[in-house]
Amino acid sequence: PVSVEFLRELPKCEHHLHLEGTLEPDLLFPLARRNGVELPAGFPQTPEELHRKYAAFADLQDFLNYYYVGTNVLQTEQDFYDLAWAYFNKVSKQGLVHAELFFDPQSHTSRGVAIETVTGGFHRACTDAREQFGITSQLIVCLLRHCPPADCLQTIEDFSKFLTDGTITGIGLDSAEKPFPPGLFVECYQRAREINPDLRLTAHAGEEGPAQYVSDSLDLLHTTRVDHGVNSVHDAELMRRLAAERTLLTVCPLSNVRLQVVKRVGELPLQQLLDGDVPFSLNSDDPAYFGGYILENYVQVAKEFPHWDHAVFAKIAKNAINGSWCDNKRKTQL
Ligand code: ES4
Ligand code: ZN
Repeated sequence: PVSVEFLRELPKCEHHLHLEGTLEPDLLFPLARRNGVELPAGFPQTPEELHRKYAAFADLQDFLNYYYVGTNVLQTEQDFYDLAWAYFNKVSKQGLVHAELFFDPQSHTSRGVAIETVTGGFHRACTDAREQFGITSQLIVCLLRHCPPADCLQTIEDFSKFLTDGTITGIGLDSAEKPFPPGLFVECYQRAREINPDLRLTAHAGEEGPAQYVSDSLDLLHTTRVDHGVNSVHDAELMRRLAAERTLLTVCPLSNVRLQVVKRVGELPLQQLLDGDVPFSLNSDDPAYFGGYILENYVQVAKEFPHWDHAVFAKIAKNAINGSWCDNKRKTQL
């Protein structure tokens, strides 16, 4: 297998990271106290206890129940800045060069936190990360698919200014995949395209949901990328299409293990994706919950695909750069 040092030096891009998913238990409890947020009855009382819960999620919904509690402790612009800054600080030591970052505005607006507070804090951290670490980054607004599509549409409207002034690069779709198929959000994506035709579009699909959700994301929402997408391997026609159209799948190895999509990283269909010439990147999803940031994800893949040499990882890193949403000038720098 390739060495950890090689993987650290490899110029890596992150395409699938929920900023709220970088909230470490060590920060969750102090923030709850500072902001006077009461945690639900029965919620773990210490970081150690919480870490033990995180090690044993039953599925995506079980995780989301904890994730949304964590989200509630974030309140001020400085909270959002601190969260994103802590993330950049960590991955600056892991060879991360470019990050495309999700956040869930509805989780905050539903509690009365203004979108300017959330977006302002995150955007300021992105600016500082470029200055201090040379890491470029982009922000992606994710719609919560368990919410009524009308709420999601309102979120798009509320973001109009940020969707056109360069603050937000793209739209995504996350939270519980089943039973909320992509078709429910056709109007939201259509409106986003109307507001800014250059907006980038992606959606979570094919993690717990079927390959059909992947095809539907492409056909109905006009996404040019798919988050997770690992169930695409069950549809040969779809695989040929992903390869032909160079559609990037943002795969999250440690997440897939923690949420019981697979038992081990080695069971992921990564060899099938390579063999089918389907581009994919390796990502961390919710690193504070799933036991690792970008480098730990690469390292675990290297451990469980020990026959993959430097050339394979160089190809994965190159596909990640090519599938990024930065401009060509930045791509050649990466
Ligand atoms: C998520 Cl792993 C995952 N899947 C769907 N929605 C999410 N939000 C945060 N993490
Ligand atoms: Zn995700």
